[in-house]
Amino acid sequence: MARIVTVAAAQLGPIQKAEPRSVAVQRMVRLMERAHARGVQVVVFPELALTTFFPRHYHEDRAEADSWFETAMPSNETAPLFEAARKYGLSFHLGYAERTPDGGHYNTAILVNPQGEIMLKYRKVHLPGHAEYDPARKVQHLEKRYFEVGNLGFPVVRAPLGGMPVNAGLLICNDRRWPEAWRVLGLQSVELVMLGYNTPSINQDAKGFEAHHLRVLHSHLTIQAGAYQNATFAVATAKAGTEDGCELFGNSIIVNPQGEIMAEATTWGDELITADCDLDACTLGRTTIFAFDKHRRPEAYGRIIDQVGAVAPPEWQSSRAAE
Ligand code: ING
Repeated sequence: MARIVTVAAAQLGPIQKAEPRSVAVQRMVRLMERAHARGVQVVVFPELALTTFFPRHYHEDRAEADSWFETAMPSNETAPLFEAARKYGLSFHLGYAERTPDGGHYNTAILVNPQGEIMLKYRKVHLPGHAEYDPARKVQHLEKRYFEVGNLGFPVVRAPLGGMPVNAGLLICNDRRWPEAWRVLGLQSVELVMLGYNTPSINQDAKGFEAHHLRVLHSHLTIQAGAYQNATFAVATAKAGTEDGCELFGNSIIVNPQGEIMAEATTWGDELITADCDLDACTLGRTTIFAFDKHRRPEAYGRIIDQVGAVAPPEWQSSRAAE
């Protein structure tokens, strides 16, 4: 019997620095109501969906930034999400800033079932930006200041979504730019990758020219390639619009295992896009071009594990004796 799961990217428009969590949560509950009306079974919210993208703001005392973090999930502010999930029989993905009881700080994503159980948790591994205030930047990007590198690896779990078992995996924002992250999920037979992102629509650094249209191109390129090369569906959900003067692009998409965009958001506000994902569509790629067990050659991939940065190649020397 076909395993068809109806998924939604629940894109959020901007959340201003001064806006309380309750406003974002109310907007997300509205999107869950709309998702239910459209027969959706899994709703994917963005990265850091409860607050503004606070890593653009510098706090000299890191403890001041703790107000952006959740110490409990659910909490009083986020309980309405769990109530809506139960009411509508929805599973949902939520990105948020997690502070652990032992004082850890992570950029985290969870997958929650209608009963309010957290079926999967992931902590962002690829943290872009910098740790100290950078006066050369128009806008700071302080993820390396406020978050530790994720310590949960890239887990995949076979979990019931829409009443069917689905191999689900999570990425967060910058992770989508690293093929290694997708491949670790692919090597666990992932069928549905869910990810949220907050990405500026223009290059804030003065490090070189980058045409504005490339921001969306690179985002789509990485998600489509990741889905195709690992024979998986992907739901990628933006936080979009202008937050305290910083513009984030939307363009949330749902992608199939052939790398095709099934649906794309066309606004930069709160918007729901949906798609019916026939999970058996993962089988073709997984049993032919990307039959990893038949075609991968790990013995040739040593550099991927052994090296962090790139090294200079050896200089070519002619093999002919000096004329
Ligand atoms: N944001 C951005 C992202 O990877 C970025 C950072 C923007 C990197 C543009 C490169 C180019 O989409 C987050 N939050 O990772």
